[in-house]
Amino acid sequence: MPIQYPTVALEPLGRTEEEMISNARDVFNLMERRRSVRDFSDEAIPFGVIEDLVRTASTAPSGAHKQPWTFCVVSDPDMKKRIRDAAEKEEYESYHGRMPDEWLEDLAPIGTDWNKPFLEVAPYLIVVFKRAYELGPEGKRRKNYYVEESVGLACGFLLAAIHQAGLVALTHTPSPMNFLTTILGRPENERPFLLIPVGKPAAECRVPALERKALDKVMVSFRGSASRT
Ligand code: IYR
Repeated sequence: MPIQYPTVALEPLGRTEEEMISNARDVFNLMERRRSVRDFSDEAIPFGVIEDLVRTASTAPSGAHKQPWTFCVVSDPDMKKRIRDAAEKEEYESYHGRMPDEWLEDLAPIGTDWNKPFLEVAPYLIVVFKRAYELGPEGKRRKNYYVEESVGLACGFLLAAIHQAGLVALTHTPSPMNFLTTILGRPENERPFLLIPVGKPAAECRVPALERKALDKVMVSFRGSASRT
C-alpha cells in the first residue's frame, strides 16, 4: 500500500479584512488589463524570468498531484522558424477549407488569418504539453487524472504570471498541432496542448476593442436569506 503524504501546517497568508477587500479589487484591476497579443517586440527577455513564470505555472493544482505538464521553452531562432512554417502550413489549410463558415465568421471580428509571424518575432515560445500517463519502473503505464483540467489550470496560472511580469502572450492553438511533438522530439506520453508566444508588445501594438461580459452575465448567486454581507 502506498503511504500517505506526511502533513505540514498550512501557512495562511493572514490578510486582514481590509487587505482581503483591497487585494481582491487590485487583482481584478490587474487581470482586467490582460489582453491576448499578436504583435510582439523581438526584444530579449531574461531566461530567469521565463523560469520563474514556469515555476508559477507548475504551482497549479492537479489531479492526484500528478502535475501532468511539460513546458518546452523555445528561443532558438531555427526552431522557432520550423514551428512557424509548420503552424502556417496547417493554419493555411484550416483557413482555406477545414474551418466551417460559422467558425470563420466568429473569427472575422478578431481579424486572424493563417499568417503567424509572432511565432518567430516573440523572444520565447512556451509550448505546453499534457502528459496523458507516466512511465513507471519497467515501463509500466501509470495514468494521470483530470489532465485537461490540470493543464488548463497551469496555463491560467502561467498567463496570470506573464501579465504580472508586464509581458504579453497569446494562447495560440494551431490545428492540428502534432508537428510540435516531432519538432520538439517529445515522448509518446505527451501531447501538445497550447502554444504560447511570450514577450513584450510591439511599440505600436493595437488590440481589438472588445468588451468582457458583465458580472451578472457570468455569475449566478444563491445567497440564502441568512446572508449578512
Ligand atoms: N487556430 C486558428 C484559429 C483561431 C481559433 C480561435 I478559437 C481563436 O480565438 C483565434 C484563432 C489560429 O490560431 O489562427
